[in-house]
Amino acid sequence: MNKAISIVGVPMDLGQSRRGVDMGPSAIRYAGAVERIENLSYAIEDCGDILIERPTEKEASPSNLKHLHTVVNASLALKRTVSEIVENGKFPLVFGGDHSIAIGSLAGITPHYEQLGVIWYDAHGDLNTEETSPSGNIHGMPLSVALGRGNKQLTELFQDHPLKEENIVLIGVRALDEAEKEFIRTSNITVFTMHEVDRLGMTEVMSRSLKHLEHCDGIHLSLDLDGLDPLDAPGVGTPVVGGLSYRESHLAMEMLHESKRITSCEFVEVNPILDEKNKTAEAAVALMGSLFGEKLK
Ligand code: B3U
Ligand code: MN
Ligand code: MN
Repeated sequence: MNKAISIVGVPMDLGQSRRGVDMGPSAIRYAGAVERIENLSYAIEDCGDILIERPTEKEASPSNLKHLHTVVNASLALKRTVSEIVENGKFPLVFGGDHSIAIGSLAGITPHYEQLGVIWYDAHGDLNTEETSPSGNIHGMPLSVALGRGNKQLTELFQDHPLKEENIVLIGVRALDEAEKEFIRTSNITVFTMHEVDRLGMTEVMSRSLKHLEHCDGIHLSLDLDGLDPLDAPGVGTPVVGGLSYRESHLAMEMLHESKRITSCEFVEVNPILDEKNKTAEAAVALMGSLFGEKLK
């Protein structure tokens, strides 16, 4: 794994409806992310946070997308920063913010790879578009946008470098809208729902995921804390029962570390206002520990 890491925080909560996830980067830093990874002999620089503009009244946009203008601007800024990090030969580690921030990070990363693989660790598919979204929340759409589907102002960020369906693996899924199910059925995306995790076990799910992405020249991990069970990660805006356990998640991160395939990642949807003490941010930081190679013995 790249031993030089650049952290960037994205204090964005406008991609969904519950305020407070903009404090995610602070909560994750407070839980000791930098020290935890530094202890594993990485060279870390913390680039601070992307500046997020406050939305104006005028933002009642012509589409049903909430805060489209602000999300586009934040995505643009994050895209530039992440792209620079990759250009400088460093590993981008992004702290959310809600999951709409994946639009900016992926848009900054895809141009640097021929075949970028993505592991999307999430209770949700995040595969809605402007037309199918039941909520208008952009955090339910980033994977669609990265595939070039949906609102043009968002998909434009990917220009000639969208993701490819066959390079995407979803893990932990248990809440899909009908239109997302329909899309998954006809697409080449690989999905390990909770059913498959229960049947196969996390070891097999991870082995198959990595095998499936064998041809990729980089793999981005997008970890939504709501992929975990709400008992282990209560501080998220849209908790869904029956999720991945703390232990399964550590195993997944340990296997990703062993594979040496991860080239960038983000940890999103930590909402300290909804959390129990700082449990969810602490879970995120503990998972980072495993991802970056912490050993038990
Ligand atoms: N699929 C629903 C709910 C949702 C998606 N992502 C989260 N919630 N976190 C939607 O609004 O698109
Ligand atoms: Mn998500
Ligand atoms: Mn989710």
